[in-house]
Amino acid sequence: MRIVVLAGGIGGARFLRGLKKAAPDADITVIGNTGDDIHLFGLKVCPDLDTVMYTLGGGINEEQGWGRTDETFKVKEELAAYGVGPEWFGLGDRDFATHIVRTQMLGAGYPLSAVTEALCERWQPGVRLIPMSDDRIETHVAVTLDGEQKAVHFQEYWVRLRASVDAHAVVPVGAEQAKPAPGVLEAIAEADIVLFPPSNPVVSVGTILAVPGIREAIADAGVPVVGLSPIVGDSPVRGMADKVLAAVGVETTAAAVAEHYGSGLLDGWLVDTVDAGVVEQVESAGIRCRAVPLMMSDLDATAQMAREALALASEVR
Ligand code: GDP
Ligand code: FO1
Ligand code: CA
Repeated sequence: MRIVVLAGGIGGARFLRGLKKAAPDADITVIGNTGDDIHLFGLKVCPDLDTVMYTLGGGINEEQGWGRTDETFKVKEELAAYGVGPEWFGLGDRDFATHIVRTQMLGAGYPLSAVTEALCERWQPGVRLIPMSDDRIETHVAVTLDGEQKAVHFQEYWVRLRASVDAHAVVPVGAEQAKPAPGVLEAIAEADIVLFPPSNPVVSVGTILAVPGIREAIADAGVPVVGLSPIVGDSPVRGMADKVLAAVGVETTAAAVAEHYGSGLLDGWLVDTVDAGVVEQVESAGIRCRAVPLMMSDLDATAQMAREALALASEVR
């Protein structure tokens, strides 16, 4: 079975761990979000790709959900001693090595997809991880700061401002001119199932779908497309999905997210049991819906979520 998953960071990575356990023989291709990418200290940092790679490769800081396990911050301290920031973004020493290797390879002319494949040689994530695009795309968020409208990088919105101000708009800068990375459209065309993990519907899955050709390829693939809600009980389980959903005019409910993707894209949708009351509403929008436990509290619970998604996929087409 060939499964394609559109993944952000933590929500995507944790779901993939469960999917690997639920479907050990499946051939899994992960299309990773690169809209969170940022250039810092001359280095290219790809938080969502690294979160997937480290989580599946056993190098993730489990409590945090991002960054390396057993991490130290000597380089960051030394940079601060030179007065070189930003001090609000915590790059650890082990993590720095990844960004150095990546930036060196990019500088030598390799595309991000080839660099990601090379980094995965070390981590052996057990999936094929492809960035959504080799072209530079950066998510920016329009906010009002000190009475002034301005756009900040997504990492500045989330990590520095902690999403404490309302987002007026979310823009994947560069997406319109970008092309899917090599292998992305092919993987979708050859897939038996496409899954949207409980990743952020705006700044993770939404950004991937903003790369011209990807949404169309999924809709044209003619295979079941099933998603899992990142919204449980009208709140994100973690993160700022409520803020960025509001920015695109979507309510923070499991049903509204399903309708935002729409029946033209999504065939099936899993909501948490606490949201069982919205099943009918989602179904009347033309999307098959089931309520099952959706908290990724441990690997077994997450694998069961993946089994439910695969079961729903086998029902919808
Ligand atoms: P990020 O890039 O690190 O923000 O990660 P993703 O975009 O892949 O996933 C973020 C989303 O995961 C958030 O909107 C959370 O609500 C959702 N999430 C995190 N943990 C869980 C969980 O245990 N269950 C569900 N249903 N959603 C979760
Ligand atoms: N998130 C934070 O909240 N604070 C940080 O200092 C931070 C550093 C960081 C470094 C590397 C990396 O891959 C991820 C990092 N993250 C940090 C997580 C990341 O900013 C976001 O959670 C994701 O981009 C949201 O998807
Ligand atoms: Ca992300």
